[in-house]
Amino acid sequence: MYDLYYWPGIPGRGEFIRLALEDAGADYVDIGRRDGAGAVAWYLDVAHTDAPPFAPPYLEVDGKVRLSHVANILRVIGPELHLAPDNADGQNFAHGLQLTITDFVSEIHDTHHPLGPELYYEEQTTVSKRRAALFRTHRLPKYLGYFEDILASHPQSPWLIGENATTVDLSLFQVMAGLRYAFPTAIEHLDNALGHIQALCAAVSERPGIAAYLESPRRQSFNQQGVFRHYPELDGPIEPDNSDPDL
Ligand SMILES: N[C@@H](CCC(=O)N[C@@H](CS)C(=O)NCC(=O)O)C(=O)O
Repeated sequence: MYDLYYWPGIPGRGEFIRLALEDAGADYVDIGRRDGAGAVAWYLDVAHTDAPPFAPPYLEVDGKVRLSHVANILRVIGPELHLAPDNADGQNFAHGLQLTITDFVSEIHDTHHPLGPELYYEEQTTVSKRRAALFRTHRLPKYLGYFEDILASHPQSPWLIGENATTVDLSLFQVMAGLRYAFPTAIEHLDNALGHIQALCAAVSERPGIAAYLESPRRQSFNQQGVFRHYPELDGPIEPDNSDPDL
């Protein structure tokens, strides 16, 4: 039913889609891992389709509909996979949360590529250190505090919206896994203030589809090519930014 197109070799943004498909036990093919990067790049060329995505991940549903952007894909398939609120207000809130995760992931990426993807990390290390220090001190606690506050506002449920898990819960789980890989020291400093997010992550990891997936060879490790990368010089405690403002 579902063909996922995403770069092979990294979990990357494709993982947000994989988690939803795996949680639901959906029938899907990971085209990039099966056929290689060329198969993923093929549809990006306007010569090959009248609906080219700008960038992976993108998803084909029943070989017909092609969807791009993580949040857009999850908005469509969430209800099909029973991973969405059952009313319009809830679905709109879920989409807003998913777009907030899109922004968060983009800022996480920019800690190691603040000048852009055209340059290697090693060519932008100095400014990366300043960007990462500001991110750790300001943006990281702000984003995580937002999700923690939402969860704390209804402690009877471990999920962000209502009584049932949605794609947004799976995505927050993935962001936390990535942050623990990329910024272990910073996250350790925040851990005491993230009790509800930790409970959400535990609940996600215990879901049967996710537990089986995490044990399977389909689950890829984080590495130094993806969105979440661990550079020790970019990690550190949450403290006022003392780096050189001229950098
Ligand atoms: N907003 C998009 C971002 C997609 C994206 O940045 N994809 C990356 C891989 S994770 C890519 O291949 N980008 C190519 C480019 O930006 O030129 C989403 O959420 O899916």
